[in-house]
Amino acid sequence: MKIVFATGNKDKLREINEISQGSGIEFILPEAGFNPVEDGLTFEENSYKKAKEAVRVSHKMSLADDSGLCVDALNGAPGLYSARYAGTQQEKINKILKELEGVSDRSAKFVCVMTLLDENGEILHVSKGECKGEIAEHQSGVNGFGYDPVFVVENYGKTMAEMSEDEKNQISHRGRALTDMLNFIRTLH
Ligand code: ITT
Repeated sequence: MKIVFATGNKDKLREINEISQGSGIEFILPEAGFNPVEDGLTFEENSYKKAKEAVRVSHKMSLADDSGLCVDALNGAPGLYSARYAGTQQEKINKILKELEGVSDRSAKFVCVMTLLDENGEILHVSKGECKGEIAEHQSGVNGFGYDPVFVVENYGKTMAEMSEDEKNQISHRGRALTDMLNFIRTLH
């Protein structure tokens, strides 16, 4: 079974296809013209908007992932704006480290909200996953993407970028949201 994955982020696509291996479900990119406007005020809203845009161009069942890093000492920032927090990914990491200079409470979490729409754009299921941790003093590791090099996973003592893809997928916000979503998708046939 093929399901459209409403994203422009190849790292997300790679991760969700890795997590779904053996499930009989393959996620594919939307048709050309996919251009979502992410102007919602919550992860839920933006996730819905992306899935809806994928249905518009592809006319197929579509799943979207809206995710972000929420830092307690920054009142939840960059949160919804994680992808737009600074220019390059390295600049985003530098900005977080700078804003947390001298801050002792470095607790943070990754959040992922997934929305599955049918080919008519009706909501079939929404799932959410979180992963707790803290922001490291220095970046470390080269795996994964985004803020992984500065996110130390609770109870693991290493950054997400120091984990193998498999290890990350077992405990990540995306892995958790997708596990719930796959359980739902299995009930469809
Ligand atoms: P799409 O909207 O096209 O799916 P995006 O990268 O713009 O791709 P989001 O709007 O959901 O995605 O923003 C999520 C950002 O949060 C992402 O760009 C990363 O900076 C960060 N992020 C999300 N999941 C992450 C993960 O597993 N590891 C590291 N950073 C992550």
